Amino acid sequence: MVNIGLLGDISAGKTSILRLFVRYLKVGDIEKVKGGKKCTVVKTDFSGEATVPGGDKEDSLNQKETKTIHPNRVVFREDSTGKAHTIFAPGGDRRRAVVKMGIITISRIATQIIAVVSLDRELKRQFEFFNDVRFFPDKIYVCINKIDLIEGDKDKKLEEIKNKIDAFFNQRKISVIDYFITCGEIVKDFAEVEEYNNNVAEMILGITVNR
Ligand SMILES: Nc1nc2c(ncn2[C@@H]2O[C@H](COP(=O)(O)OP(=O)(O)OP(=O)(O)O)[C@@H](O)[C@H]2O)c(=O)[nH]1
Ligand SMILES: [Mg+2]
Repeated sequence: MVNIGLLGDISAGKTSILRLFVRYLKVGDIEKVKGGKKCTVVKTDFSGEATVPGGDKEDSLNQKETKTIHPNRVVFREDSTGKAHTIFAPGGDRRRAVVKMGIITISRIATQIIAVVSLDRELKRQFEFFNDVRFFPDKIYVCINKIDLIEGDKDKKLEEIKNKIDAFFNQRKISVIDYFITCGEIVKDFAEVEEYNNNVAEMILGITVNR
């Protein structure tokens, strides 16, 4: 059994990734992705998601309607082996004590960590989030999310970003096992949406049932 912790700064897309994964499980698309296996949802808990009336005013970059207060959680089972795995996605707003408690708890109980980094904001600010997390395994996965929002030479920018992420974690003696490039939303006007949505499902399966 694997306990995955999805950690990352506010609005990186942790909850969206978790919801998208549940959608793959429920609709049956999970068998169609690379390394796809039949899996069943055992339990979902998104009750830690709170509505922010009129958008999140503390966060001028982001006027979204909900934010995570208590960690979201999904338990799923691989049908053929019967093995269950849990994914936890705490909130990213570590200035709030209760959110921070969730981050600390999940960073301690997770057996695998996926650091979620969003392409729509400065890396420096997102690194500050990880600097605040004290308990980290020495090997982690990194998910680079919101690929639809990257502008210009995609491959070149991704290479630069990966190098910066590597340097940041290496300085803390943490190595990156693998990078996953994802789109955590079903973005209508993005031509490659299916490929990058699939990457979400392939990422989770790769760390759990296909390990
Ligand atoms: N364009 C685009 N938007 C995304 C993507 N993934 C998530 N979003 C949007 O980003 C915003 C934040 O997503 P959340 O999933 O709430 O982010 P979070 O990391 O869970 O946020 P907190 O829990 O509050 O820290 C929402 O408006 C999502 O619709 C993506 O791949 N592309
Ligand atoms: Mg969230």
